[in-house]
Amino acid sequence: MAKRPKTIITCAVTGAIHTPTMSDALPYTADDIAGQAIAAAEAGAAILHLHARRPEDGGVTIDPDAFAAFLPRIKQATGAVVNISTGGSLKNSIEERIAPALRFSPEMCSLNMGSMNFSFHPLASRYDSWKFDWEKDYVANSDTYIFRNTFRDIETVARALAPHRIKFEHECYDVGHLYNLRFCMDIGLFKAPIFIQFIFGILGGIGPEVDNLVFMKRTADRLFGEDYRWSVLGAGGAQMSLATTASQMGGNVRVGLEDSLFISRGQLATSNAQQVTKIRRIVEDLGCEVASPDEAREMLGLKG
Ligand code: KMH
Ligand code: ZN
Repeated sequence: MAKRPKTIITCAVTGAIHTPTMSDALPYTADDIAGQAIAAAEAGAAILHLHARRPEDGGVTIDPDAFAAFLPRIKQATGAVVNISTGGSLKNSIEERIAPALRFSPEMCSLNMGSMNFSFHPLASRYDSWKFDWEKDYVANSDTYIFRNTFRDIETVARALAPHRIKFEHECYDVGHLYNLRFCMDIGLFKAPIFIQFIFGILGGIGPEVDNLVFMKRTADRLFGEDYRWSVLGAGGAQMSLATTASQMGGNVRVGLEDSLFISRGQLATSNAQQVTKIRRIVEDLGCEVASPDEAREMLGLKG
């Protein structure tokens, strides 16, 4: 029997969705983001997916200076792969969203593969102590915004970052995004091997059912053959169960407080490292090995 590939754990440390009012563990000062990222790497995360926040109120910022306040510390203390978000907030232009990546030229960046409505999924609150409030959490935050990632935006990111040889974490929230990605490869925007993050459980995207994971994987197999590596991000309550299923299917996993504030039903996570430790234990208990940062570099063909 062929040896199972090692599992790459990505930790998404803070994100742009949750607010500090939802959990005391969500890091938002530079010290906290650096400290939690370093601890997550020590716990077994090979890749650190990073957003920045304003230290005064925890709001999202894409000011490169805010990244400068924690990136050197993380790089100095860990060998983990740094992955900078180009997601920004729903109000930023694509040019603003790529400014941090242009300045820091990381090994990886996220790249969102389609425009969509984007919000908390009511399912995300099924483990939660906070309750999903349609008016407050959806209408106020998202109703008037579209998470804009047009083909032109995707092309802008690809062409602007091409000289930096950054590997993208292609964020695919639904099956159509896989077809968008295939089209972009066909017109020469991305080279194999590509790295796809299958995302489940964001309202506006595909739901967090195992059937959907199998469908996304089967579709990607058909579209990309041997040319892709993949990982799974389950939002909210689906985080650990979908990550476990993904690792058993030979895929990689993403955890972190960006994607879920919880460690188990009704219990807030105390840190990103706690989630990394949990998924690492599950992955290893079920007979897989976790990839080191250098093994992840090799598996994904990173510039190093
Ligand atoms: N927040 C996640 C659902 C990005 O940063 O560009 C997807 C994400 C997107 O991490
Ligand atoms: Zn992100």
